[in-house]
Amino acid sequence: MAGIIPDTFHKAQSAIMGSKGDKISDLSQDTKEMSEKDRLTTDYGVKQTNPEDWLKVVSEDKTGPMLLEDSFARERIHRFDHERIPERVVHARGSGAFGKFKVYESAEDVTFAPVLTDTSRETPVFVRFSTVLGSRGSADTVRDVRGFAIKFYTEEGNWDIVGNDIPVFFIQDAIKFPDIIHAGKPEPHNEVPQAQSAHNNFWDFQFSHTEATHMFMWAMSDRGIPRSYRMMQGFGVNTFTLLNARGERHFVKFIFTPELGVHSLVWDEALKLAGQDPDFHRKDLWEAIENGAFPKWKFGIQVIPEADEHNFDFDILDATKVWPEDLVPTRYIGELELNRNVDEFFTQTEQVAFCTSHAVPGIGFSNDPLLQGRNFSYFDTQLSRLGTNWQELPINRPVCPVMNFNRDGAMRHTITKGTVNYWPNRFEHAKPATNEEGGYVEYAEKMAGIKARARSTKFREHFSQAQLFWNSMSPIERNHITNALAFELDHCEDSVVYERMVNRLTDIDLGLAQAVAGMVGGEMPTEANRPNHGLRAPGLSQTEFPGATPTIKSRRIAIIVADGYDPVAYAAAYSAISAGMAIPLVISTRRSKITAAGGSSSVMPHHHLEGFRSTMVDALFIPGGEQSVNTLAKSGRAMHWIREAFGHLKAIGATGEAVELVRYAVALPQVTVSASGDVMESYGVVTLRQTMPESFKEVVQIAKGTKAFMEEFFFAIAQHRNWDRELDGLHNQV
Ligand code: HDD
Repeated sequence: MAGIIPDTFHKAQSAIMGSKGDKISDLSQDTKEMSEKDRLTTDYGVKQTNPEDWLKVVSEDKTGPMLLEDSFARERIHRFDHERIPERVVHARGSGAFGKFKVYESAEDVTFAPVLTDTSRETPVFVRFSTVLGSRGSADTVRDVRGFAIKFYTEEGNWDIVGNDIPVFFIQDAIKFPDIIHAGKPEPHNEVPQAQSAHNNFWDFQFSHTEATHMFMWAMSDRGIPRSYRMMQGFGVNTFTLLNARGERHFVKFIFTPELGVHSLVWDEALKLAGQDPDFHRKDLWEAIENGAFPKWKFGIQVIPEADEHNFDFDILDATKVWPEDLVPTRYIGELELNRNVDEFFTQTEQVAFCTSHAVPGIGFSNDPLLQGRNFSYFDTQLSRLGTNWQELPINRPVCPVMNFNRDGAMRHTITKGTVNYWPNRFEHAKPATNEEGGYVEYAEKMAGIKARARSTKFREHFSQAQLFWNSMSPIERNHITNALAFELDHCEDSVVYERMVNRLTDIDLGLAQAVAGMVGGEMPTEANRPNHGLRAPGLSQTEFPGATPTIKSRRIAIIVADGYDPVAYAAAYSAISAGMAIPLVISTRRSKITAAGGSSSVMPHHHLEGFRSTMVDALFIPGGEQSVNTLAKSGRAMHWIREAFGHLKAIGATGEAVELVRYAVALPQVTVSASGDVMESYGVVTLRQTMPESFKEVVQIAKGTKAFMEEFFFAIAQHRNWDRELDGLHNQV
């Protein structure tokens, strides 16, 4: 008998997993799909005839009482009553997808973990993005930190990086987590506001708890309102460790930088989207993956040898500090790609459970006091959210064999054969792995110190990096931070809260404090609490991550038409947009057939101007056509679309008669549009005056002009937004 049980189990496991440890084939074991051949059954498998009537006493003319004996009906109601599980206490609102991770440069100098050294390996991953404060049904585009949690299904076990889109955190020690979350969540007396940091309690805490200063500056920056999950950086935030084959240890930070660049919404747009399309980020991710525009991130590490731990002004274990790039450059060594949407939201995105404590040999933890506390918290929360056997759920189970003596508990799924459930046992079943067999060995770190509720000295400095961050921002980013703080503090009714906070800003920068005080009220500060050290660092401003190559790929571009539109310009734009792997969305006054000028062609719009809004697209194109343009000019909503897109700094393209329409809508002398047949670009408004061709020669000319126009228009879109409009104060048209 000895040895048989583990072997059979291993065989069964590898049959399930497929030869390459592929998570998708692993999941297929538990996936079923409905078809018309299937028949309705109860959960215990008995076919049912009528799911619409509860068993009851009836006669021709009288409906009598329902019968409790209807176990089918009771099963349906009972299952429905228990559909909800507790939502995550934080990061409840989220969206996830599958993908793969690969290193292209081995990090074997610092780690022996194959996931970071084996360049031939593709590791399956599941990534869940989220907001922090809102509940499960809250809007995607609120101002908040975004979660960026990755489960790597490695051949050595699951490795989870549970990160954010911001590289620092509000607190240094995990014991403070309930306070920061309570302060940010809806207030206890009336459960207001939902998914917002703009309220008294949040800012009261920020004032009282100075170590949060650096992080709130990040949250108030454009990082707090990303354009897309696909356009955010991801940071492991905490300090982890890597161990190499020589037994040397390094401290490490993990970083993901998106191929598409780091881009944000503008605030007015984010506010409106929260009502107009609360699922904006969720749909964006889904749509990109379905369209084959797979989001990709470069994976990087910042590494500090163990011996250099104390060579910095800040403590490298303090999660409220970044490791500035000029001191510790990021080394990009791999790539993360998301390429498959989930089959079912609940069983995959909702039931996925991450634990910071899940690491594989070669990767370990530091004494970062936030990380140590997290290592306790995540495991604990999964127990209350999902139950004891949460690690057996298909989305959570590893793709490598699992064999141990953990047993029983509610909803145990695995059936482990054999007579022993303890170690040591006489059969040597499931014996501990040696080092050589890949067993996880904790690093033998020397420890000294006294037992105390305290932190080391460097943890007490809280403002230097908040200044560094502020100093490193571009003028536009500073504008946005100022306005964000002014918005948030305006929502604090308690004058103690906003007056103290305005004063706190003088610990960062007097100019910032004065600008906010000028809008929010309270005493105008005249002196800085602390001089600004004037230092800057690379890698903090998101403008430094414009994207690998400027691209319109996966951007939504609205083509606005009405009856009588110019079919040549329309068709040229539609096909060029599609060829650029962007998404053309035809928008019109109604969602039914729209006929082109001359009646030779027509189009069925995707949406009408009232149903869809300019906030949901990245750019507008309006082809000419006299009748079409006249109709749009008379439509208040069409004019609002153009003005709003202009106010939100989006590229606008117009040809033929539509050039005049845009000039009329925007009505700003600074924005010039072409008066000839030439392509003209002014503040991201790209125009081409030519009207519909009347001869073949004109067709050729127009084709050339159109090509130049498209190039210029696409360039404007690829810049993401036209910041010059904001710098020159032209954007307040929303
Ligand atoms: Fe946390 C969820 C990120 C500090 C306790 N956290 C959660 C998620 C992310 C983060 C992305 C959602 C995971 C998912 O998609 O399922 N959390 C962070 C980061 C932190 C951080 C980057 C700072 C570096 N968290 C933190 C602390 C504690 C927690 C200090 C507690 C001591 N976090 C939790 C939690 C959650 C969670 C209560 C809720 C749901 C879950 O874990 O699975 O345990």
